Amino acid sequence: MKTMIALSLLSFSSASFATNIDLSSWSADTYNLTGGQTAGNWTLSNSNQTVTQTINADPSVYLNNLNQTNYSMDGSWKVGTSSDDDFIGFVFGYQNDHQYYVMDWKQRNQSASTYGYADAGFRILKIDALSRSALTVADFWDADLNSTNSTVLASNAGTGWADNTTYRFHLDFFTNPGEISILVQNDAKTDTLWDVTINDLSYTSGQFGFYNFSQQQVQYSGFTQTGGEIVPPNAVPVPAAALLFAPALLGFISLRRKAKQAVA
Ligand SMILES: [Ca+2]
Ligand SMILES: [Ca+2]
Repeated sequence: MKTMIALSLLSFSSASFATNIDLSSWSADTYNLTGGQTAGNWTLSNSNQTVTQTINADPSVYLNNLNQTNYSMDGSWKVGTSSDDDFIGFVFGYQNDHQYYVMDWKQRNQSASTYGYADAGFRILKIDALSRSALTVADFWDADLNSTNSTVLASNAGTGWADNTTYRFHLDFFTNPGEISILVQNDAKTDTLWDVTINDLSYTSGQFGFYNFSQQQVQYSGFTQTGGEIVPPNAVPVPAAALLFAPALLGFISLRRKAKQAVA
């Protein structure tokens, strides 16, 4: 009897705390830009509250499939290896695979012969390309090289992330009118590594997701959301290529009809 009372008090009190997001309904997508790296491998654990991307992959995202505005997102993330020194971060305002915001963070400065120069430190990029196939490695590596697809909205070069170290992430996505704010802190929240607000209105709703590029063993854990309004996705024009398939599709339907008639 005493045990039952204790359990019911426990469940009552826990209901007042924020619940961690179940990541099992999120979905992964990896670009194929360099031609030399395999797709991201996103592995769930800890009752679907932690996901780890294990591969040194091309830009890879893990999306929540919710077109939202007016929310805050909190969580922690770390790179669980000393190998490599590349990009970790988040996407938000995600409209589709060629129009969204990225916050990324590189561990070390690096010059790549065909992709340009990447600073250690933070950036917020606006990706705005005509199509997925228009995107290049440079759009994610050195955004200044190709300003038509990728624009640096804010940056803070210098401080890279440390290996095997947990960081705290906080995003306010239009909880204040016209503003997107991001705060990155150490796990104990005693040091602020970046505190930035931008006033870009290109994507005022969209999906949220995790992001990494050419970095393995990136772990995202304990994410919670506050607020949030689901809104219909913005209208996306039908790609011209889709219209090219229409005559072939009609031909296929007519063939199927004939086949059915023959059997009858
Ligand atoms: Ca490293
Ligand atoms: Ca790498």
